[in-house]
Amino acid sequence: MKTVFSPRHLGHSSQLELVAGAIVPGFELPSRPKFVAERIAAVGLGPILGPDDHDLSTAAKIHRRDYLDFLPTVWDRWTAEGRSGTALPFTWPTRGLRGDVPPRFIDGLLGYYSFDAGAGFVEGSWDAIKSSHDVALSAAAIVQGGERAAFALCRPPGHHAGSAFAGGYCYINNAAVAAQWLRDNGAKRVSILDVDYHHGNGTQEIFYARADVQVLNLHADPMQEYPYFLGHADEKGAGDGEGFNLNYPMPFGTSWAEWNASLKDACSRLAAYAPDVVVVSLGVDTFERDPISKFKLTTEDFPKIGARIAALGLPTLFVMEGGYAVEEIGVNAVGVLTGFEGV
Ligand code: OKP
Ligand code: ZN
Repeated sequence: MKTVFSPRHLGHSSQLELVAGAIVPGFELPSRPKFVAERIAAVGLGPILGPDDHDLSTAAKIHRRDYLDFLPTVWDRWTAEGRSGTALPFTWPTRGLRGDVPPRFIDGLLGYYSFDAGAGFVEGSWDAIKSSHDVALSAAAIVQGGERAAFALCRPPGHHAGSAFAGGYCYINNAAVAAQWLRDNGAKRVSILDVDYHHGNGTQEIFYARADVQVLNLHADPMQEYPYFLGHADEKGAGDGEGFNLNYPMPFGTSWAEWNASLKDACSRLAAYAPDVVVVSLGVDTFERDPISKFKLTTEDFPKIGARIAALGLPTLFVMEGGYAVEEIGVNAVGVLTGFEGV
């Protein structure tokens, strides 16, 4: 299986986040994909290629234009105020406030275009975000070109990013852009299977009213876990999209048996939809020793995920999302891919 990866992610560093009342170094570290790339080489999964440049025309079909226009301007707006460090929001247009009037000042804009303080910007962030988008589209093109599967080793991740907001380490929804591109390039139906520990709220929001992209999410119950405000089982799609969104919320402490039962059900619903291609939002933060998560999957479980996805017999694009036990994300993420290949 070919992997697409860009070292341009490295400029997206020095992230901060608020954990239990303290501002601490972010968990979404620049070292994450290094461990994945090293494991790809160690097991001989296949070549690691650089991405091609892609314009934002596909992204503009799933993200709002004003949001896409804003992202590259954040760092300049921030430094224009004489600031350094990490650009982060602190005010959001929640219930009772105006969500329809973008303010002019950078602090207000950051809140207007986000749902949490979990997606900061430093000088290299936009270039990293764009490179991650390019990685996803370049890997999608490999699958569209006829290969059985490809791996987009994206950083930053994407599944929390919605049509007009960043959050949860995510800016552009890489998997959603790839799904849209596959739709525009021959696929009549696309399924997105999100196995990250956290609900892919952005992906759900983007495709919620569409029947041409099925979205299936396996995740920690939002009653207990981030992102808290989306991902319940009764969210099934709206309008034309009714019935094409499926959520599998699971409680803290979920281990392989229960998680696999959800995967099995999701795969049967996916097979019934009969997509032309599957996009897997591949997070490995379901791992038992993940520092921010509370599921109990073991390293031995990840190849079984890949094997079940392979049994669908469909062209498959894997897109990297979360996984914060950095030393182990290589063996776990690549375990899914080798399990898929039957190695
Ligand atoms: C991104 B992905 C803050 C905990 C929540 C956001 C987690 C984002 C996960 N103390 N932080 O889905 O892996
Ligand atoms: Zn996650």
